[in-house]
Amino acid sequence: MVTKSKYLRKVSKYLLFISCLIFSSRYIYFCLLNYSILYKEFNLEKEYYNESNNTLHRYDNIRRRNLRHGLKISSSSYHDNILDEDYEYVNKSSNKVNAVLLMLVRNWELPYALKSMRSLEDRFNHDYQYDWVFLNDVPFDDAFIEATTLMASGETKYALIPSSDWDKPDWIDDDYFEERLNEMERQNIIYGNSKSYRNMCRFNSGFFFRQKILNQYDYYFRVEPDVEYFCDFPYDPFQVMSQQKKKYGFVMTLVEYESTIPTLWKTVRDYIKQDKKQTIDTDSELYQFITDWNDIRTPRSRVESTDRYNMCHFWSNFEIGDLNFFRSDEYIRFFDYLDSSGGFYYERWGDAPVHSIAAMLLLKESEIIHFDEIGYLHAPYFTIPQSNYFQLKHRCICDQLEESRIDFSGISCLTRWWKHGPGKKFMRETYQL
Ligand SMILES: Nc1nc2c(ncn2[C@@H]2O[C@H](COP(=O)(O)OP(=O)(O)OP(=O)(O)O)[C@@H](O)[C@H]2O)c(=O)[nH]1
Ligand SMILES: [Mg+2]
Repeated sequence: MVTKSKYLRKVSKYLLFISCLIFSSRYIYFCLLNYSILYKEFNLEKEYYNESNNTLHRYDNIRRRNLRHGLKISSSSYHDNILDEDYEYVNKSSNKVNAVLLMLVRNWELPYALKSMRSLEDRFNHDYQYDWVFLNDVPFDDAFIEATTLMASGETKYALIPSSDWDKPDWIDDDYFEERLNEMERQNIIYGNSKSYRNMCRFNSGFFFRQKILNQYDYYFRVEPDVEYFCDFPYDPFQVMSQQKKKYGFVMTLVEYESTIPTLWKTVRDYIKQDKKQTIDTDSELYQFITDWNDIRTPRSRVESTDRYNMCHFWSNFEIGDLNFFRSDEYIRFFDYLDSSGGFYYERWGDAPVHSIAAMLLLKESEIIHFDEIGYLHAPYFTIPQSNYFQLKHRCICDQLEESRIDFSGISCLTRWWKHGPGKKFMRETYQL
């Protein structure tokens, strides 16, 4: 009896030893595999970063040789001549467009509003004197009106947003709404428990362009408090928009927090399905931009092609847009459909993914422009034209840490835009896309 149990103990010891060996070797293999993937990705990232720098400096040299042929604009290639000194986009007075600088802002944000205004006036508007329009859900106070009027080179106008365009609609279920706010707070979602943030996002998605004070304008440039523009503008972006028939312009593109929009994509897909006019082309390059999970930094396919939203959007704290696009029946139908699902309140849908998805579904590729000659900071991220020559010529000053530069970071969608958007032909040629 004793010898048998001894024998059993011995066998189980061996079994334990062998299974430990198998388990640990698997574990080590798994660690090594992960390490090698991470190492390869890190190197790939570095490689593309260097490659991109080299390419840009190669073009710097071409530009230095021929200063009359200034800088490219992002819509095509580095060989565009559109920024010649005497080119019409740089005409400061006669080609002024029917456009407005637009800021939604609270009274207490006055110092930050002034900071943004000073920067934009110095870098762009003092040469053009476009009007400023300020919107608020409560009346602006005298101090705000006085200081912003003195800071602006153009006329300033102020409007109170009607409660029907700002406040939570009656059909939102209050109990469920409270439940969702608490739940999102528990999950530590940024602005997850804020009611006013939701009003703001819904207003910016569906109502800003309906404000009466904007009726007289065709284009807007959204400005937020506490942002900065790093370089002199090399052109009037409104003239670029109007002459090239652009409807949406951006400077940064990155991925959205998925937890703020769990059902947004499903709602968009439902919208597409029920769209009786069947005008939305899901084979377009723009649709690929928001559903492709690979970019030019990942040449080998990591994720099979899907119809899932990849979270890419244009960061809407900077946007230059055609108000008539947002006023169109197509956009309003799209917004109303999303709004009726309650997602602006039960979740925390941002205006950035809503504007961006609408642009991808309703605009043509040629109607969107990446203004990559504009240096811009909205904390925590910034972007600045890469070319050293540009930075010198346009008096750029950027004191930010390199880590905050968005364009080549892991969360940026810019390289995906280069793959599917209309710009950067040279990149596509390099990578044979
Ligand atoms: N009038 C008014 N403006 C608001 C309100 N909430 C936000 N805004 C404005 O809406 C814009 C976006 O709000 P932000 O707080 O900057 O939101 P964000 O850019 O997502 O986040 P951070 O800038 O990182 O805080 C800014 O221009 C704000 O001034 C509000 O309750 N009332
Ligand atoms: Mg902001």
